[in-house]
Amino acid sequence: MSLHLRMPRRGLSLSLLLAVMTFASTLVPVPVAAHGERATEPYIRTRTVHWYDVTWSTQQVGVNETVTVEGKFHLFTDWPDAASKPELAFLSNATPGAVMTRVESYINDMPAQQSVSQLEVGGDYSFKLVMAGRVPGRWHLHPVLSVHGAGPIVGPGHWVEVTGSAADYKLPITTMTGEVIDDLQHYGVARLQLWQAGYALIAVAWIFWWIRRPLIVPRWNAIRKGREDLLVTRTDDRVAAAMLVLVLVVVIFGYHHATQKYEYVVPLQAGSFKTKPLPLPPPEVAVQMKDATYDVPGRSLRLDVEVTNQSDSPMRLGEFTTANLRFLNKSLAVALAGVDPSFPKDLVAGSGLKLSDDSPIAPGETRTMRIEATDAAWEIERLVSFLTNVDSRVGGMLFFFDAQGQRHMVEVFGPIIPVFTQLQLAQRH
Ligand SMILES: [Cu+2]
Repeated sequence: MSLHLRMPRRGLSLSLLLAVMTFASTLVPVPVAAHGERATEPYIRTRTVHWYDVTWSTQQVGVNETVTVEGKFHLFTDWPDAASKPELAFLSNATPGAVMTRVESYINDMPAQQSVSQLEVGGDYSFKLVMAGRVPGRWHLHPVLSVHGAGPIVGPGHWVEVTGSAADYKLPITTMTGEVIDDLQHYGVARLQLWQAGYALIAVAWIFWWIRRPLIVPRWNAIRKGREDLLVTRTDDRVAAAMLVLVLVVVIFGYHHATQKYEYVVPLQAGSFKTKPLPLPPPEVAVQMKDATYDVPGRSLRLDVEVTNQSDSPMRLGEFTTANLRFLNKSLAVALAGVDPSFPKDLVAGSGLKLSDDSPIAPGETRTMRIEATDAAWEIERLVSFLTNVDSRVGGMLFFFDAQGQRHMVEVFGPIIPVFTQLQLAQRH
């Protein structure tokens, strides 16, 4: 029996080596290429928060210098049933750890240090993040909206290089009593550690008091024999009482000391704020999705849509965007001009948008057209798994432009079916 339980020596040393190697690998800094933005389910990325007009003020900042990420987001009407509606959300940044400090954040120009509640599905909001460089390196910086019940919904990311020395980083603030704190990141940390260590010491001493004696089975036997009186002695009672008094004294003394030293304290702020969607004019284009297919080997999303121009100006389709990917109509200058020079190139599909009919849609005209968005980005961004989603739906935003260059944003959504060959597609139509 014991022979089977004994671990062979070689096996032991091998597993020890493996453990050491695994631990050592955590110590070696490895450049992080991404931080999970592609792992979010496509139904979240294509049908919840659509980020647009996002800009980065710079791609290189020194330690303590700031970069501003701003833009807008649209909350999609066809919000998936499987994700909670944006009733409570928090605007933040996605970076690999605390490599930058979020020094300011706004939604609709309102300070957004707190969560925002009652966002309206179908509405558009502006946002702004001001980030200060903290740890030197090349970091992927995204805006992110964390929706309670749906998780963090990440916007487009761009590489920002932080230069300089981490030792120079400072976060000075002046408290409301006028006290100047040179560097908030170390303020009060030693005191906090002292308190934690103190309480840990008390806890360990209390546990040790009990576990130094015979434990589970002997105590169980004592109970079975009706000798509970042996389990807790008079000394135990005295130690317990002393412990209670000690903890109370520490708490009362600590509280008294803190209120003496810091006269004005405020609790952590836990409320939320509300803001109405941006007052955008309604789009003067109506779009109805008739059919949607994803050609798996061709890496092509094909949408058959019925477009009605309700304005008095001819319209052309300039852009299809979903999951932070942008497919542009390359023959429409105003659409190309809509891509800010600071926008990450890897999120603009090189092959652009292919339209069955790109002539301007006349005022009042209703046209059925096919929109094709073909790019390897569907695979790279791991978006094709929308095929395996339970509801098999797809969504995105279409940007139409009238003769004056005015943009009209319209949602497009509906069920989608995967196809595996061109032939199969031909049969379907
Ligand atoms: Cu990223």
